[in-house]
Amino acid sequence: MKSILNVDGMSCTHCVNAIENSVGALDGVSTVVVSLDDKTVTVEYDETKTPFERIKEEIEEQGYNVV
Ligand SMILES: [Cu+2]
Repeated sequence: MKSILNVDGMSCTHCVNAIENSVGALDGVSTVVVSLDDKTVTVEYDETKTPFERIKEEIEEQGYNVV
């Protein structure tokens, strides 16, 4: 499935890489696209392997706020 999360606190390519790498490493996640302009993270994933809550948690662990 595909989810678009609104995320606060992302400001530069470091943030983009941190989120793309950490969320991308989760089981069943196929694509992660971060938009600094829109303040969104678009994730395509298999929710039977990684539930939505886990993705949200991962982004928060990286220091960003999912709003
Ligand atoms: Cu940054």
